[in-house]
Amino acid sequence: MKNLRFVSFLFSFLALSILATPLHAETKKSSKRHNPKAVHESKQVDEPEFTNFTQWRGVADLIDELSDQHGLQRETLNAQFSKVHYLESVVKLINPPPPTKLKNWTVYRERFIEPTRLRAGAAFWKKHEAVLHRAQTEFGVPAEIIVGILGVETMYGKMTGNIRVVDALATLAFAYPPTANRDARMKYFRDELKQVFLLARENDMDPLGFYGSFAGAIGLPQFMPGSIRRFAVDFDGDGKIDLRNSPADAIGSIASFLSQHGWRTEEPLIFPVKVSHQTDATWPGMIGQSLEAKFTREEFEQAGVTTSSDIPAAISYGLVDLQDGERPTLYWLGTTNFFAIAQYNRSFFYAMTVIELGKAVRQHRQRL
Ligand SMILES: [Ca+2]
Repeated sequence: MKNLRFVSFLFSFLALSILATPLHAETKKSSKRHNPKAVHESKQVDEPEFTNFTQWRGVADLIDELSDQHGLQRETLNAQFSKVHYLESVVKLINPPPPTKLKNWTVYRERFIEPTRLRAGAAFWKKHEAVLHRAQTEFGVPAEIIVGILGVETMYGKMTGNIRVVDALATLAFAYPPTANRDARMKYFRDELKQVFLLARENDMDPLGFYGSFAGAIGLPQFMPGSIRRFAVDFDGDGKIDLRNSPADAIGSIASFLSQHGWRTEEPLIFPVKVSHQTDATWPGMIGQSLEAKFTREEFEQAGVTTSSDIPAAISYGLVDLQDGERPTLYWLGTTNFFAIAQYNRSFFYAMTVIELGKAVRQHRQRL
């Protein structure tokens, strides 16, 4: 059981880490391609190393920034960073080998839409029905979408990760493995590391007390520290945001996130469509331009997409393709609400799975 759960957990985070990168990541080669792993190769994986991060130039700069620009105490920061560990396991997990198989929607979907997760989802929904209802009333986001996200992210809090966030983020900020987008990723994780210290101050928490995924995502909804500061809410009214221990805070924060990413109450999500395979069809150019709904139904029809009359003409759509192994690719028109979910995790597979899981949990509940 433990192993199965770990595999599932690992898959979940591997999937999320892949999906966390932009759909069209830059392929430019980095000019700084030294290998930080070389120094650590004699160490066992999973063994925290007592790297003295305070001696690293980049860490000293970050301490300067937190101290000079944000007013945090330098001595406290020095003491805290002296306890931060480099994690070889994080370096290995962040950069999985490229997939050798075709993207496969059916296989991906089956990993999440399965009996254990449906049961856990129904139990979670029953236990937190009042809070889910309150989030729906306040933010306009249906309970089943929130239930879908929590199910895909952490199976309702069963797999929130137990890696200390400062260790994971410091490792990725200062010792990211050599990849094409290394500089951009290090900058991203350095900022997230900075956010941990600001978040801790705002919530009167210990920055070394946060635990999460190998990529630094925290709690039931797996928010990065910066997203917690921007989008999370205290939804149980205890005066602080705690996404690891408060399901109410997790529920409210997901609704808040989607609301702030353009969620429109009562608007539909997705419609299946067919596409023309004539060589002059222009719809392929409408995929993956950006994560937003910006074309009309009429524009899709002109580009060779066959729509049906139940697709409202008054709102905008984006074209969603789900590659399905050897089977034909599936096409959908997604609304602004679909793309709000895709902003949570930049993947069509992810957004579609959230929608399908939420719906499946609702149906499972109705059968109980
Ligand atoms: Ca709270």
